[in-house]
Amino acid sequence: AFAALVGLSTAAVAADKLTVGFSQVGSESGWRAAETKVAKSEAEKRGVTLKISDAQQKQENQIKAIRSFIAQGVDAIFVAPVVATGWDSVLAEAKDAKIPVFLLDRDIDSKDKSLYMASVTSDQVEEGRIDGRWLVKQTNGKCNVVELQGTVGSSPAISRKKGFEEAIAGSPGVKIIRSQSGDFTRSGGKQVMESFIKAENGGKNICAVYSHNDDMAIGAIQAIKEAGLKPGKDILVLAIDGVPDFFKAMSEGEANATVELSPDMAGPALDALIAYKKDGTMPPKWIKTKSTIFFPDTAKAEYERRKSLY
Ligand code: GZL
Repeated sequence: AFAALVGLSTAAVAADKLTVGFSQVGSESGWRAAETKVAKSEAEKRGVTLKISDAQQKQENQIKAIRSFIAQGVDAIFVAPVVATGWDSVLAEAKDAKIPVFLLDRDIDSKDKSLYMASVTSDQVEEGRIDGRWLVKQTNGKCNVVELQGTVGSSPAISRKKGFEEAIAGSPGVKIIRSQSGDFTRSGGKQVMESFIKAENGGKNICAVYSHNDDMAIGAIQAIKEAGLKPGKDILVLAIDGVPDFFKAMSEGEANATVELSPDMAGPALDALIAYKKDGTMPPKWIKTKSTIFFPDTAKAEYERRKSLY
């Protein structure tokens, strides 16, 4: 009887050892790399086995990875959906296999909310509003803005554009004069900003660049300097993510504002999964992370504080 008891408890412990398959977008930005790093340490802290697949920003690779996780019979699937559409069939396969799905840092626009247990994301429309409101105030409602959009079709690109436009709608003097995707990368942001500068009288017509993430803004800062202009002064630089290098740029007077995006999306998802596995507790559909705007005045301290995290 004793052996059976021991056997039982070992089995119970084994059942606790959860395995999660994480379909990650790629490593297009400093923020994305930090999210992956934090996901690994958060899983380790909880004794969860995390299998990460890097899709190099291709949706078909994410779909392949999700199918493979289903075949492996993982306990849950985390996915950061590179774009908002095209997920219904593969997530229906996960649902049929009774494998809970969590969306991390990006949303899908599916009508069928039963295809995922919860999404862990910031309020990406509000992120755009926060930047827009700050720019209107900072420029007394007069500014020709160029916009660096994130990955075409991704929920952050759609939502951050929407929120920013909402915030400037009441100030006709604040106008988006050019807008194009830099695909969330530093090189993309630099190339697009170079074309904006060329098209706008060497950059003299441009009052500010609004970037959907810090990495494209860091590329834009290079382009502004190479055009002989002063980023942060001749052209205001505002973005979203809160990566260390952007805080460094702010502390050096080369950037003006960023809205922090927590790189820890996996921790809250893991806690929700563990609670569900333990006693069936269902998490809220949207586990929302905080959005706080930061400025040059605290940038040096914030840079020091964040370096180790990235
Ligand atoms: C937003 C996230 C975005 C980051 C970028 O939640 O999906 O993707 O803002 C990253 O840095 O590429």
